Parts: sequence; structure tokens; C-alpha cells
Amino acid sequence: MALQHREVGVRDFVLLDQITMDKFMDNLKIRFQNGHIYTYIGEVCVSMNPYRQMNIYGPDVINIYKGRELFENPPHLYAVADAAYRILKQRHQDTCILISGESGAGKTEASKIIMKYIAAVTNIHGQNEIERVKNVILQSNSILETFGNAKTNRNDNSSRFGKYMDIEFDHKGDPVGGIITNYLLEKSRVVQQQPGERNFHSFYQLLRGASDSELQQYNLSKDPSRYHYMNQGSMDILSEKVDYKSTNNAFKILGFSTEEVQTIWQILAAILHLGNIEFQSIEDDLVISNQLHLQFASKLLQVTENELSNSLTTRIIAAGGNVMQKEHDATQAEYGKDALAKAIYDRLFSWIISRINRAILFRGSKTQARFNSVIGVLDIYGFEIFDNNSFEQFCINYCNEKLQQLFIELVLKQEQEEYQREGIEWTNIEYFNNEIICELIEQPHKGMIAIMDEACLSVGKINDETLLGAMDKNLSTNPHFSSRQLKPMDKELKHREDFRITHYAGDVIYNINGFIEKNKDTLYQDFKRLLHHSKNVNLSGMWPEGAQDIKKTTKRPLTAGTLFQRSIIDLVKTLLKKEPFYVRCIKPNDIKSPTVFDDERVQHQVRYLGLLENVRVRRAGFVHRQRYDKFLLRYKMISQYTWPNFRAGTDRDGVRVLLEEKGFGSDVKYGHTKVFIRSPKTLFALEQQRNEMIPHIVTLLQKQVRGWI
Ligand code: AOV
Ligand code: MG
Repeated sequence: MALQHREVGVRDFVLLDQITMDKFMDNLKIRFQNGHIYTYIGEVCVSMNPYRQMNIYGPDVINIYKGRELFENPPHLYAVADAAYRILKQRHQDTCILISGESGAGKTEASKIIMKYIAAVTNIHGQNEIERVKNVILQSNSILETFGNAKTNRNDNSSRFGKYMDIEFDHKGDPVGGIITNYLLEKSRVVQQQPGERNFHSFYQLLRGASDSELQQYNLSKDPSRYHYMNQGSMDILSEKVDYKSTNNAFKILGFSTEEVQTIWQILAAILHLGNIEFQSIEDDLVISNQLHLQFASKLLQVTENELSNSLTTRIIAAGGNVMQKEHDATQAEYGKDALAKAIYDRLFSWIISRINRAILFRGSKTQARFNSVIGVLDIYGFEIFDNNSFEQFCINYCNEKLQQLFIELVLKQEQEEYQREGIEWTNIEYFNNEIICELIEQPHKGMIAIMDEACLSVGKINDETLLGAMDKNLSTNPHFSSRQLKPMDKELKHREDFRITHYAGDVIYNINGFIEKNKDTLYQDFKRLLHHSKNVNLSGMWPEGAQDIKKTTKRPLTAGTLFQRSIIDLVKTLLKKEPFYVRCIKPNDIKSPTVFDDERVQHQVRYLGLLENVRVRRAGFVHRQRYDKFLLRYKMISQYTWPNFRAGTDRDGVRVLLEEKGFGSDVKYGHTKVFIRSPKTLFALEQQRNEMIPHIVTLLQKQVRGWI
């Protein structure tokens, strides 16, 4: 087992003799090369993606970490999970584990490892209901990945949605429920994929995993190249971790009915048929040229062929009390069809999550559960830069800015507050605060989201180009925004439609094309009515607003950008109420290699994650702090005054006597409830003396035991 061989490098970056980038990198590298993928900065866990299966997650390792302090064992996600769990159990305090890092850095894997640990160490009484809840929590991951993950050019299993999961525990510390909140699924992927990328895994599972008779029932072929929604990017066969069978099995465990599961695959098949529908303008008429797919799609959506065809080619407009039918042109019809496919998938995804939530049964709001607490695990899409970056990357990267902001605030705030609370002096450390970038994006009236909304709401002729113009006008003073208009000589801004945001994690060039459409995210009412009237009750239930009277004017829905912003602000509010733990994931290289340590790429991540500042903040304060009672328990054996027990005063007095005797008095500060140790050397020395004492103590105890017998 990897934990047993000698550890290389320092396990906490605060123990480095100098805090420089070189020393930091050396330690990270040597540890990575020796299979130590985790290293701490205090309580923050830095995790390197090993790109290989590590033998460090088995039940034997779980036992080593159970109920232990962070510093007692080699760094591990299990130790972080245990710390979060212990706080919850002992103090009945909500905690959360925030996992960040760029695309492919290992966030989703980390979140699963953490959940596995929590599941393993709970339910010591073996109660059935608790076992069921744990099972649902673990199984839900495979379903969410099937429908919400896809191969991108950065990660073969990239999360295309954000996920926050609260796991609820009763006062005994057993998991009794949970709730998953999802954030903005990248639904544009349903209809379009970049070269080298794929649609969501679910589609490939269906074609490759369903039996011949099932496929026949859906009128589908096994071959993805036959489907427009699957053949634009890569059609690689991935060694998918989850296949059609396991997905169906997970559905079963989660209590989905046969009809529900059937509906899910049926909807996927319908989307593929929709994708193959084409429109042609013949003279003044719009016709659907491949009727067979229309027929299949309508059968699968359980609507009539006529209804589907009508809603694809025309729309009903209510004006001045009159209802009229207006025919689309081919472009409008094409747009409408794609919007329909995206919306169906998006609704399906949210519906699946709400079904899972029903199965996990979150009881937080009920009165009998008022002593319950939660551990939240956040796993979102990581910061990403592609060759072509659009509205989706804009939202994903904005979300990462917000989380970085939270890290800055909490990690610093926590430190400062602790020093203040304990009555200890403190000096501030300089760091880059990305607040200015968050403001650029989200400021009311002046931020990018507000400017986009204004463009979407304006009745006049505004297009993506004029939207960019409005941004130029309003944002020219923000150093984190630039465009061709503002910087005509900038070679990186190749096209007129390009603009750049200097994110905390690097520069990203976005292309404004499509921003207005994606932000507006309109779906013709006709489609909502169509789906609401489906004979399939599950599908119909996903579209309640389709019941609305045609003549009734609908309020303009909020834009995608504003909805996303609101959900992220809500998330931040939720997280702020909890005691946070951090996992900072790093990607060693861009080629998914288990051996290559790409210095430049790693250093870039270390820099933007602010890890060096994190170490400095931690060090400028104190490398180690511990409650007096715990400290005594661990080290009392090294001093004649405190062994076997200190009786001449409080625990605080005992700690003081011990440290003074050992000559460490000048390196420590005594807070109200904790002792703070400044230098790593002191901690080492204490640990060393303790290790030396252990054999004596053991012999002593053995003698005593023998004496007693
Ligand atoms: P991400 O969640 O951070 O990216 P993942 O967790 O999906 O990244 O990790 C990407 C891939 O790296 C996985 O599919 C594994 O092959 C490998 N990997 C990561 N962590 C481990 C580990 N602990 N042990 C073994 N292999 C690992 V994204 O969702 O794209 O932002 O949006
Ligand atoms: Mg992920």
C-alpha cells in the first residue's frame, strides 16, 4: 500500500524552509513523482491528478483515516472528509467541501472519493434506511455523469453542469438524506459539438448498449454517424466507466419506475430523430424533407405527427385578441428545432435530478430534523479555454471567478478571524483579489451580464456586433476587458467579434457571436404546448407551462445569464453559512500522462490558484494551532510535568509548562482556547520527541499490564 513507503518531500507546504515558487514546485514535483498526490497547506488539500489508478482508496486506508486529525497521517482527501465530518458530528455545524481547479484537474473524481469515504464511515448501526440513502448518494453520481458529462478537448469525462450536493446527517452522524442542486447544463452540446468533442455520454450509451429490439423500437441504428447531433465532432468509443446497463441499474436502485426509465431513453431517441429533420423552402412553402424522422420523433414524444410538424414549421401569434398562424422560414425552423432539442434534454436532465432528490429525501426543512446538519460537496465545471469560446465558457469561467473570490475571502477571513478571536496579533499578506473581474461581469447596470440583458430586451435592431459595441463603450476602463475596437493593434484579437477577459486564471478570448441568442434562450410557446399535450405523462409533466392559454401574454422570462448569476449568488450565500474545507486540484499536464510533470502548466495553476499566498498567509500566522486539551493529549508524554497527567492547573497551564520546559516558549502564542506554534521546526521537534517516547511508553504500559496480571 502506497501509504507505507517512505514519504518524500514535505506533507504541508508551510513546512518548506523558504516559501518561494521554486521550492513550492520542487516539493510538488517530487511528491507527484513518488506517488504522493496530496499535500496540504494547513487544512487546504492540494491534489495532483495522477492520471492512473492509485491503490490508496481501499477499506484499509479508510480505517487509517477514520476519526484522526489531519496531521496524524499522510495527506489524503479522506482526512479532509473526516475533518469535515467530525466538525459536523461534534459541533452540529454545517460544513462544506469546495473542490476547484481547471477542467480535467480531478474535481469530479475527488468529489466521488469524498462521498465514498463519508458513506464508508457512517451507519455503524447498519440501519436499512441509512444504507439506502448512502446507496442513492453513490449511485446518483453515475446517472448524473451519464447525462451531464461529455468528452471535451480537455477532459474525456468533463462535467457540463455544476453540482452541489448537501448530504444531511442526523444528530448521531448518520446520513439520512440529501439534495442535489444543479447549475446550468451546457445544453448547446446536444445540437452542436466542436471538432474532437462528443455529445453527452447518454446518447452513446443508448446506441451502443441498448439491445437490438430496443433500438428497433426507437427506430435507431447502432451507428452514431447516422445522426446529425452525434456526428459533428468525435465519435470515439471511450472506455466509458458507466455503461447503459449500469445506468439502468442505477435508475432501478434509485427507484425510477420502468415507465420513467423508458421515457428517458425514448426522449433521447426522439432528440436524435429531431436532429435529422431538415427543412426546405419550396417556392413559398416550408417543407420537411425527411418525413420518416418526423414520424419517429412524434411517435417517441407521443404527440401526433401533425402537431409536431406544425410546431416545427409555424408559430401561433396572439395579437390584439386575435390568434394567427405564421409560417417560419427555413432558418427560423432550423433554429426552433435545435432550441426544442436542447430544451427537451435540459428539462429531462432537471427532471432526473428532481427524481433523484425525491429518492434521497432531504428532510432539512421538517421540524423533526432541526438537529440535523449537512456536509455540502461542490463539484462544478472547471475554468476552461478552448479554441472557440462562447457564452457557455463565459458562464463557466464566471462561476470559477466567484469560487476563487470565495476562497480569497474565506481563507483570509478565517485566518484573520481566528487570530482576532484568540487575541493574537496579525499582519496582512498581499494577494491578487479578483473582485474586479467579478464586478466586470456582474455589476448591476454596468456589468457584462446587465449589458447583455439590455441588448436582449431592447426592441430595436440589436445584434451581437452592436452588443459588443455597447460593451466597448461601458467597459473600456476596466483593465480586465479588451476588444478589437479598444485595442486594434492587439494580434490575439483576430476577429472583429473577439473580446478578451483577463480572468484570474488567464486570458480568454471569447467570440461574441451567438451571445444574444444564447442569453435570450427563447423557446417558442408552440413547443411548450406541444410537449405539455404529449400522451406520455412523465414528459407532459416536465412542461407544466404549456397549459397556459394562448391569448394570455406571457411575462418575458429572465435571461440565461441573469438566471445563472442568481443561482451562483445563491450558492455563494449557502456556502458562506458553512465551515469550508478546500480541495485545490491541479493538472500535471495536458496529455493525460501519469508521468509527465509539465513545469510551466503546473506553475501557472499554482500561481493563479494563489497557493503561494495561501502558504504565506498560513505561515505569517502560525503553522499549527491546536486546542489545549488535544495538544496535551498528544504531547503530554514528553514532559515530566505533564505525564501521565497534568494536575497543577488548566490545560492551558499544562501546555505552557510543557513548552517552556522544552525551550519552545518563545516560538508559541497562547490564545484563548488554542496554542499557536509559529515555526515548523517546533512542530517537528515535538513530533520527534513524541516518537522517541512512544516505545518507552509502550514498554511501560506492557510492564504495568504484566504487573497487574
Ligand atoms: P474535473 O472534474 O476536474 O474536470 P475529473 O475529475 O473528471 O476532472 O478528472 C479527469 C480524469 O483524470 C478522470 O477521468 C481520471 O481519468 C483522471 N483522474 C482524476 N483524479 C484521479 C484520481 N484521484 N485517481 C485516478 N485518476 C484520476 V471538468 O469536469 O472537465 O472541470 O469540467
Ligand atoms: Mg468534473
